[in-house]
Amino acid sequence: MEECQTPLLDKHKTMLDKKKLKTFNEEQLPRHKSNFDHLGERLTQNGLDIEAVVNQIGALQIAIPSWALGTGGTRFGRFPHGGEPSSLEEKIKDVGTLHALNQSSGAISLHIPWDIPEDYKAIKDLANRLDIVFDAVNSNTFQDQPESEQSYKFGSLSHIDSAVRKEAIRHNKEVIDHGIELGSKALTVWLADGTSFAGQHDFRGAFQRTLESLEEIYEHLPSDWKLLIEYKPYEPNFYSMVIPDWGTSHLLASKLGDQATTLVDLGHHLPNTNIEQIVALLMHLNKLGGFHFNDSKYGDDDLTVGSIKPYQLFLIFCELVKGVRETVNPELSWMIDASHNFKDPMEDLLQSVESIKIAYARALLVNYDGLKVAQSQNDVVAAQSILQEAYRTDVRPLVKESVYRRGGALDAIEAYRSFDIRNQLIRKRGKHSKSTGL
Ligand SMILES: [Mn+2]
Repeated sequence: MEECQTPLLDKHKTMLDKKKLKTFNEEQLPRHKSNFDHLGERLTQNGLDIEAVVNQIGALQIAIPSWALGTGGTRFGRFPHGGEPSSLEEKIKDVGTLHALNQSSGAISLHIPWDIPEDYKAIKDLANRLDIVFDAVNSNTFQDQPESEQSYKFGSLSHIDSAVRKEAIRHNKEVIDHGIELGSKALTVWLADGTSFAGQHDFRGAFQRTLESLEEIYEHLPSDWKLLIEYKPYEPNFYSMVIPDWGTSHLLASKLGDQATTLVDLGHHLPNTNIEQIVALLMHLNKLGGFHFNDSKYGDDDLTVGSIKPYQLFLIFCELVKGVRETVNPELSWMIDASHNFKDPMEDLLQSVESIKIAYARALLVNYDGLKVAQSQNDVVAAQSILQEAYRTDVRPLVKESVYRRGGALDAIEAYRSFDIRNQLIRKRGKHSKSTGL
């Protein structure tokens, strides 16, 4: 496998020139320090342990999906930026660049069949050098593969024909096998299965076939793996989806066993669904497996995290923080799942990760003991005020401090721009290099 040396790579571990990053941070440091000290003083007076909060923010790692590094598109067009990663190696290098900048993206989530490694060891070594681990692996039964004799046009794990189901089960087992080689610990299953017309299939039959197919896949899971079952109310099918909502996902996960959990993709809800309530209940049942972060105005819009409904994101994180403290829900998988149509995908990902960290930092500031008291007294005004006191705090100095202490940039997007990384990638890979897996 070719080891390409980009101008970004020094021979050691990171993809960024450490000296340049140091100079960049030194210029930003006085202003940051003053903001951080000012906020720290105020929060300490309120009884908050600043060191603990900064450490918690720093420890949160959000996986980057391999398909998000190239420009997305709509049904009508695609307007790429150039310099896209066209191989698994290049995708890992791009995640390495993001992680070097924000110290918060130390994981990549692969999509099979696009990201099948030719040489597991070389891929693992590369990831290791860049401090990247392999997050959940994703199967794909929503489109046909060129070499396959079976078609997923009318479904995969729920298909009426057992030969198609068998092929879909085989594919999922193969994805697990690739993941085992790389050190991944979870399989995410999202099914496009469903119908666009009433009468097209029998609801109970389709559910039962899906359950039985998942049982076979579940049996193939190593004992330290999780199965993450994603749900979606509509699209690509518009009359019914086989797994339309968290209730159906949870029903399947419950029947399968302890290793099966529900995955919440923020865009996979009907408008105005109370997602934070879903999060709370799934954690109460120890069945929340992970997250796909994005944002939306109408449907599965796949917009930048926190760009449309930042308060909702904060409320979700409040339930996550409470859930982690009060339940024995298994450790969660965190991943971005968005489509970057207009912005440079790398900048968009940096923005998304920052939004997640801001929401998390705000949720860590909530006075949960005070909230319990307000709830016990039915003091609605106090309850709302406690949440909004945290939400209205500008926590960016805390997030910056957590990144800086781990060796990242005090302003990741500004650093990305000043190091001219997109143009370096275009010079190296070309204006028309196209990422796979979109
Ligand atoms: Mn998703």
